[in-house]
Amino acid sequence: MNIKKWLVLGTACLSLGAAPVFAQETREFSVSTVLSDAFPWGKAAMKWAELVEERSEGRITLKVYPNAQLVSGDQTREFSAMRSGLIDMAVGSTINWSTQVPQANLFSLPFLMPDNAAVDAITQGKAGQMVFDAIEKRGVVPLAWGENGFRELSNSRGVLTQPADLKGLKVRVVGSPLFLDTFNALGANPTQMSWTDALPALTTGAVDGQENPLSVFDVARADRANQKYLTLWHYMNDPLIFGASKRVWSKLSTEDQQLLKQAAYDAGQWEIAKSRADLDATLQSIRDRGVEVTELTSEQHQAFVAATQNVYKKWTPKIGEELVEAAQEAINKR
Ligand code: X2X
Repeated sequence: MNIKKWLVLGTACLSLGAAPVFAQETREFSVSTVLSDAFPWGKAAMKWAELVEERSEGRITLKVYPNAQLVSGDQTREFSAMRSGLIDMAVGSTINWSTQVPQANLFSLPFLMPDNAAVDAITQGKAGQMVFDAIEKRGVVPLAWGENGFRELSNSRGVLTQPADLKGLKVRVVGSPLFLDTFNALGANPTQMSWTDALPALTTGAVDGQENPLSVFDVARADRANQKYLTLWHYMNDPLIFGASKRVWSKLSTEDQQLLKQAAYDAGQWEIAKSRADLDATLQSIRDRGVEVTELTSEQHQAFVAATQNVYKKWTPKIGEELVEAAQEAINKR
C-alpha cells in the first residue's frame, strides 16, 4: 500500500494555531483476482479500477494483481490474506472463499440453481444478504456481486451423459472440500489443485477433466489441453464478490467508501451483463474448434441430481439450514 498524505495544508493550519485541515489522501490499493483481464473476471476488476480512477479524479488507484499472485497462486488463501490486510481488496470467487466462509458453499451445492434468474434471486435477496453478513463477520466488507458463471464439465476421455460415464475419471477440482464430495458421489476420482496447476496437469494427462465456466474454458483454450468433450450440465454457478479488507475499509472516509462501493456495483452489473451476453458466441467458438458439446436431456440431468442428493444433504447443515431455505424460497418465487 502506498500512502501519500498531503500535509502542507495541515501543517500551515497548525502553525497558525487553527485546527488542521487535511486535503483528501491520494492512495493506491491492491486488488487480487484469480483470472486476468483476458477473462470476464479480470475485466470486472479492471472496470472497477477504471471507474474509481475516473470518479476520484485520479486520487484513488486500484492496482489489480491477477493470477492469485499475491498469495503465490494459492487461490484459497485469498480471503485470509485480505482479512489480515496483506491484500487490500479482491474480486473473488465464492468457491475460493468458501474454505474460510462456510456460507459461501451455498453456490456450490450441486444443481441448486437452474438458471440465471435463480442466481439473481439469491444474490439480490435475503440469502445473498446472509452470505454478505457472514463475510463481513469474518473481516471482509462485501461490496457487490459479479459472476464467473455456470460451471460445465470437460474431459479428454469421451462424451459424458450419465454418472456412470464419470467412473474413475480424474477430475481437477478447486481446493474446497464440497467438490471432493460431489465428484466422489459421481464415482469420479477428484484431485484438488489450484488453477495455476490445472492446465499443465490437463496437458500432460495427469488429470482427465475439469469444470469451469465456458468463458474460462474458451479463453484458457482448454481444448488444447486435451479437453475435447464438454458436457453442459450447469451443475453450479460461481458468483464473484467485490470485497475489501475491514482493516483498510474502516480507515476510509464515508465518501470514499461510497465511491468504491458504487463503482464496484456498477462494474459488477456491467460484467454480469457482458458475460451473459457473450455466452452464445463463446459456445460457438468452442464448437468451432472441434470440441464435442453435449447437452443433457431432462432424464439425464435428473440422474445427476439424484446421484448428488447426499452431498446436498450433508452440506446443508454446514452452510446453515436457514440460509439454504432462504435460497430455495427465493428460487421458487423467481
Ligand atoms: O480455479 C478455478 O477453477 C477458477 C478459476 O474458476 C476459480 O478460481 C474458482
